[in-house]
Amino acid sequence: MVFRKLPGVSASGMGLRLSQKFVFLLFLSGLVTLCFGALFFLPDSVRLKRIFLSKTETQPVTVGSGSENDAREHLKRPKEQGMTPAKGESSTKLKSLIRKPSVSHEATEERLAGGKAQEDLTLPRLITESASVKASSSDNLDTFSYSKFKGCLLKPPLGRDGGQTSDPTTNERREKVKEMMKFSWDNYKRYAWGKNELRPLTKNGHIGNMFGGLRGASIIDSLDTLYIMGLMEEYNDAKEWVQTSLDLNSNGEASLFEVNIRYVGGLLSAYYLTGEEFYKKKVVELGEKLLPAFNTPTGIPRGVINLGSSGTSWSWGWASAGSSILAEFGTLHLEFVHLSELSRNPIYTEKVMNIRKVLNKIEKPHGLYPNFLSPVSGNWVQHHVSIGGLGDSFYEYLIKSYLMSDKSDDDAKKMYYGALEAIEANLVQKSPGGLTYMAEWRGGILDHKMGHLACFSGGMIGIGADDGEPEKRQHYLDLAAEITHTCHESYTRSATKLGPEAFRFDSGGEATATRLNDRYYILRPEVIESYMYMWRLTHDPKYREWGWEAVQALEQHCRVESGFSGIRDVYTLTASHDNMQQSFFLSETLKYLYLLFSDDDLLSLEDWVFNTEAHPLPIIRRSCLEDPAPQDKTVSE
Ligand code: DMJ
Repeated sequence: MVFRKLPGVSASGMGLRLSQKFVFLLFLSGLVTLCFGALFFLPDSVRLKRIFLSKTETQPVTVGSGSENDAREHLKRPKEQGMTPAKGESSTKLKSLIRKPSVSHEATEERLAGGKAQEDLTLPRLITESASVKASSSDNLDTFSYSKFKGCLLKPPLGRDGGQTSDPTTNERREKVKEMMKFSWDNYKRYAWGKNELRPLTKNGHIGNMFGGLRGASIIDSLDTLYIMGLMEEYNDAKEWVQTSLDLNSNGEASLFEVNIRYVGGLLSAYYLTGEEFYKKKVVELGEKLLPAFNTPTGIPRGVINLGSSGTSWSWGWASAGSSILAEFGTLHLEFVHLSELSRNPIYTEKVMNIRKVLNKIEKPHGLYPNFLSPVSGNWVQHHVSIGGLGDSFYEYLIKSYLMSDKSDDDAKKMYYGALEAIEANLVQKSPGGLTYMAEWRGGILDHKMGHLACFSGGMIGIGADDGEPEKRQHYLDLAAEITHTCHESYTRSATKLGPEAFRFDSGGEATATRLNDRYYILRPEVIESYMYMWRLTHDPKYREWGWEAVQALEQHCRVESGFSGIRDVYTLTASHDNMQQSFFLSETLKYLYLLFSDDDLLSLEDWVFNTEAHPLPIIRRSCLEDPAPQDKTVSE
């Protein structure tokens, strides 16, 4: 016994003097406090921590990959990763936003063409905040007036003549893209129907674990693309599947971000384009399932959510110290605002507005937004800043929130231009060869690498150029063009004319992947996305030419017998395919190509913003939507 050796302590029955007892007790209680405190610093995976700390919101969990799509590689079931769940509150107090129910709509051809059903819209919008009114979002679904919405569009969604241009070469190219879509779709339908993606080499389906047991990602992601391309037979098959087979009663762990951008985004677009009521019902039902992810001490959602009734959420096993990812929690705004719009339930908007509030309060190093934030403390967890994976679509959603609000969301505007200024001051670089690029920032040290994902920023800076300070507008447009040019260079410098996953500007290289594991191309859209925006903004024919180069390269290197596949190395002509036709190829890559070869009035930027999965969402013209006078300017297609 230790005590026997202490001077002044008798061996008989611990005969301690009173003062000694006091000191001993003091020491003991100090020790216990210390041990308990230390638990908070243990990694979340340590069992002791899970036993002693409550399973609720005190728990940060692990890591995740924002819009680094390859998060799917990391996306193992939470339990496999030793993640600790935080159980969400079982019910959320909902504020209801009630309108007098209007005449419910039927899916008629007339409405598809923007028919003007008369509805009683004379009642002002009422916000009832009562604890006793716990409205389910779906209670108010029939109060959104589709015909009113259509009447507030400036242009027919599909433009004149479906967006067909008067230039024969452009039309041929557009037809080619449509054929690629049909080919991808037909093979998906034949070999992978109802699964999430097609595996074109093995001719089977892939389910994966990003969507928590939800199925049909390629179907949901394709609805709007098929619709705008006029592939109506295919669209109708997709629609029927959603109506009869899309089962939202899944109990699996899903990426909040991925479910939001693909499923919520895809269903919202399908609704706004077609007016089919069941899309609205489904999307609001799904939206409700995502709410428990926000039950954290700060309201910053965790990355992984159980779609079942448990309301459990986790942080990614790979995200440092249980943090949430900027590109994940920062890429909900557009869809959530529309969920509130359709359900007349403000809760969705409140959730995303709160994210903004947290971000506005916290100090930003050099004005930059690091990629990892603790949903528990609301502090940054690491100082890694990137316009590519982990950060990307957060910035995109700032400017798009502003545009989607009909330029009334001044907060979003301020945050966007503030962030852009910091990005320019700290990340934008010029290579010795004259290429402009966005480096990554690690606690003040620059990593001279640009990911394929970061190539969306050409388009983003382009669409935001016009609302910047007057003296900066041309500069922003030039910057957008320079970045798009650099991304095009990353394509032209490869043997296949497709770009690598990441390219670097060091060790003598410029716009080329210097590391073996950065050489792959998984049918990503970002470079083509920027071509599309830059075409619309400048009408410089080079963007259409660059898009056509990409079509040819895709045909040559990614088209296989039964679909399109990613490739493992863009620098070699002996193709090694990855056997995956990503759902974003159908929703983004092919849609942006099709838009590039169409007239600007097909999904006009005056009426629509695209979510980060290229699903078009309408600009909310509040004054028009709430104008009690019937709309006379209903557009027809
Ligand atoms: C898409 O799912 C989205 O564009 C996301 O924002 C980033 N990654 C993929 C495509 O590369």
